[in-house]
Amino acid sequence: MSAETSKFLSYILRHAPESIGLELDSEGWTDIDTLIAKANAAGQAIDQEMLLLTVRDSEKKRLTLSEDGARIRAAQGHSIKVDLGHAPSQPPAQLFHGTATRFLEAILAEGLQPGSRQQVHLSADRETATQVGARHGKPVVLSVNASRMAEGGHTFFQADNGVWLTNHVPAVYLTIIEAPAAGGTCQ
Ligand code: HQG
Repeated sequence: MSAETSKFLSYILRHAPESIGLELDSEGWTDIDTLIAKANAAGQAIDQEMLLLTVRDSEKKRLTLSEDGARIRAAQGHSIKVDLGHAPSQPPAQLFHGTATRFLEAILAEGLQPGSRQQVHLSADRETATQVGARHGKPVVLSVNASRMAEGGHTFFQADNGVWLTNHVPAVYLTIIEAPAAGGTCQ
């Protein structure tokens, strides 16, 4: 299983299916056979075994197989418009968002925005949030008062891989907490 295959599949299924002439359905799914055929035609040598190993070995479970094993989609992280089809779900009282210190001023002014993705991504645990933040620079973790947000009418849902998603987090629900001294290893 190569990191290259994993990156390629995430890129195609989250951001650019059309770059290999692929069409996803409204929930982001595609047939595995079609995906492999289109990838091969575009010069990306992938077969079913490589694809299944990539799904299995992805620590963050970025890719989801349908129950019958015939289809695949990205669990979250889309920039293209998809409706993942999850029912709204009651979040834990507290969620976490890791970011880089240079974004703090803007975040505290306008809240968390989805940016190029469809939703804001939140983690149930602080360590994961620290790692997500470290992808962008010096990490800082924000605590999100999810129970108050839910009371205030904001909806949350949980992606196939457990990541929490919501449309926007107003700044009033955010508190800065310090990154743990030993954490923050970049993946
Ligand atoms: C920041 C990874 C300025 C936000 C992770 C983040 C995650 C603002 C960056 C998933 C802002 C967007 C998503 C505002 C938010 N002003 N900056 N108002 N609001 N930001 O990569 O959450 O490895 O799109 O804090 O594990 O870092 O790809 O989002 O720093 O689950 O599977 O704008 O991607 O998963 O960055 O990461 P991203 P994210 P994968």
